[in-house]
Amino acid sequence: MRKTAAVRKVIIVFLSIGLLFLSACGSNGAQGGTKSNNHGIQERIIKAGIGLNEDHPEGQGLLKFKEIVEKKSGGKLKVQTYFSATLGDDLKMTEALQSGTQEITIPSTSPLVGMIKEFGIFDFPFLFNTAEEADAILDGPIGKKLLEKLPEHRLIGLAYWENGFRNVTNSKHSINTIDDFKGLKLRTMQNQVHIDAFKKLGANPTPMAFSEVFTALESKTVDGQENPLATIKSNKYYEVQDYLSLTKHAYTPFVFLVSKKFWDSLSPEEQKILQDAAVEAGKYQREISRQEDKKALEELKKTGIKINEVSDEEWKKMAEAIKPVIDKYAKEFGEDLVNEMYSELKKISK
Ligand code: TK8
Repeated sequence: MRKTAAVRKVIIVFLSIGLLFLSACGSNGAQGGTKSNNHGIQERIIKAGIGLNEDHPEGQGLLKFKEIVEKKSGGKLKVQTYFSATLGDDLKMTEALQSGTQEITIPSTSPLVGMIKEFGIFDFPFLFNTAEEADAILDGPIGKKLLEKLPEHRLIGLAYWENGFRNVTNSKHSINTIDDFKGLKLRTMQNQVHIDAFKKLGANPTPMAFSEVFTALESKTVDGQENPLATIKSNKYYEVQDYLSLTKHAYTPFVFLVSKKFWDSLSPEEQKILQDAAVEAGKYQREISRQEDKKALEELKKTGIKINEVSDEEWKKMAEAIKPVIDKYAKEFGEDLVNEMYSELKKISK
């Protein structure tokens, strides 16, 4: 017994020396002169999953990210892409990042509000007039401040991408005025601001994960839903919905998330590749998203879904009606933060 233990010890010592030697050689390759494994670029497989389809602007952005990362890393960092919520919905994938079983996801910020309440300021309906206003806030000090809240939740936020302006579809009638919301059973994201805002408008909001929406519409579990045009097209909601009203009631972003556990295992060089690629692919993604918003409208017209605009006057009435909801949540999310956002917005729209 004793002998075996001693032999085992010797073997372990030799193995450890061998491993130390090997790892020193490995890191010498790219950067030279350090004992840390955390250097240069290693061969890695990075699992990246999203809720939307490959043909959606978010899917196209993810493919661009993959292309950039693989090119910049000389093929060492490989991004494996998973579309259409095959790895789960936004919340499930975010949890997988926290536990370290998935490396990347790009959820809407809205379902993350249960975790980081301040993200809820982006859910305020009728907040942004243009996508460029949203860019300025998201890429400015406010957006940055919110990304800085992520590490304490075992997440790293690299950039904001665009989901876009949301519009309501349903199977009952066109929405022209506030009264048309009355009694409509609408699927919303799992987000308190959206739920309260639709209640205020008289609808009956039903929060649910994104991947369940098509079936819920088809089986008439809900009358309608709201999403940007690109999603209404890509997810073929026009097959199970008769009316599309261009309410543009809220702009919601995506946030590019990396598992902190994974991030901390990367070398600064690898981190930089991912950081730069998330921003660069994000610029491309926003461009595609804005083009697609226009293209999708034309294509949706051909599907036979009945489309209507909402007049400025009615739009303002809707915005006025949900104001108490915004006031309530401004207090909850932090009035300083909200005021800072409004004053930034004022500067931009001048
Ligand atoms: C996709 C979601 C989706 C969002 C929603 O994962 O849930 O309605 O707009 O696009 O993030």
